[in-house]
Amino acid sequence: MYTLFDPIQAGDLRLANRIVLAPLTRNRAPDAIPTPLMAEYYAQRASAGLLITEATAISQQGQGYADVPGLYGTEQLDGWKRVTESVHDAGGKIIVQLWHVGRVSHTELQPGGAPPVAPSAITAKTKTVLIRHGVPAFVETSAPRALDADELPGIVHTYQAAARNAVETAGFDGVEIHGANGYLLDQFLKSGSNQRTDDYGGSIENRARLLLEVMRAVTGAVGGGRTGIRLSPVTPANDAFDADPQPLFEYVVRQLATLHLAYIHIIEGATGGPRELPERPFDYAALKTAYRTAGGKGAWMVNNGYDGKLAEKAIANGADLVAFGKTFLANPDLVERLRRNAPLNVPDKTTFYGGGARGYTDYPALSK
Ligand code: 8OZ
Repeated sequence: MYTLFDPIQAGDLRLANRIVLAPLTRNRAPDAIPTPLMAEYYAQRASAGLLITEATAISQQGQGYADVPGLYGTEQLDGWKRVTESVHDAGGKIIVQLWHVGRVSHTELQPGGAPPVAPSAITAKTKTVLIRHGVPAFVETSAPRALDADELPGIVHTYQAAARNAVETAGFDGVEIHGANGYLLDQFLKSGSNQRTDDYGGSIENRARLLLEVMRAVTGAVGGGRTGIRLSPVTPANDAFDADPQPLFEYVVRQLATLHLAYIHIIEGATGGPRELPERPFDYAALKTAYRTAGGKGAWMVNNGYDGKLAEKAIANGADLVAFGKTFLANPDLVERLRRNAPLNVPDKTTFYGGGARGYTDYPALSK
């Protein structure tokens, strides 16, 4: 039986242990450019088997929040290169989470002040973060416009170009496609946000089409073994809702099984909240079985509210990797603390989004 501390092969990635830094939005990248402080933050956490970066926009249209990083300009790529070098120097592996927010945005962040884009012109009942008078402010998202079908190949191409730049220019070990939390690809997947009547709406096959086109394009460019995907079958985050998620997500993972991915990353329950939602039941074991039965060999990564004990149980029950969010944010040496069963620093919510080093790079490690 494996433990959290055993190495594992995930696609092309040889990981030193099964503990993963979950993607965490921190809003510390002014003008969408990664900073040296971000390099320090990620390098501090390099003892993880794998670091997944905060969500990173593939285009300005894909931006939805103040001070989140991008991966579409030269300075952004240069900034990320410093991050990947710091992590590699510290002996870690790091992949970037590629993000298009779709409707979860605001005209102020969009090219030319245009409306955000979405599968259908339905406003998300959620807020985004803008900077107002120098401080972060929660603001209602803007009404989106529905994408024309002839715009979709451009979006697929933009994901592909970002993936290629991530690996070839910025030095990432791979990419994770953000298919979760009510952003563009999840908006296409789910019936609550997708009311299209073309080939990208209606049936499960149609709603999954864009996500699968993106995954084929990205794996074609950087290799399946360097590609992962994050999915959140039942999260209510950002007004996400599907009327019948079990067959939808089982279809998606069966299709993904043919792409020889590094891993599939599943958020169980409500992102950052309860692991069980009585009004949104979901059978995660059946999802994993659907993937394995279809021949999927990627690592199975689980996330949401794990502590060391629950994580060991998940590994014993056949999960391959466990992603830790808030716990890892507050404990740069989480791997060592879990190994020693040491006490944990408590995360400070007031410094999650925006600001500088405080609540970011100043959480103490255990003394040696
Ligand atoms: C918190 C704040 C802003 C964005 C996600 C990228 O939920 C996010 C996010 C989280 O996936």
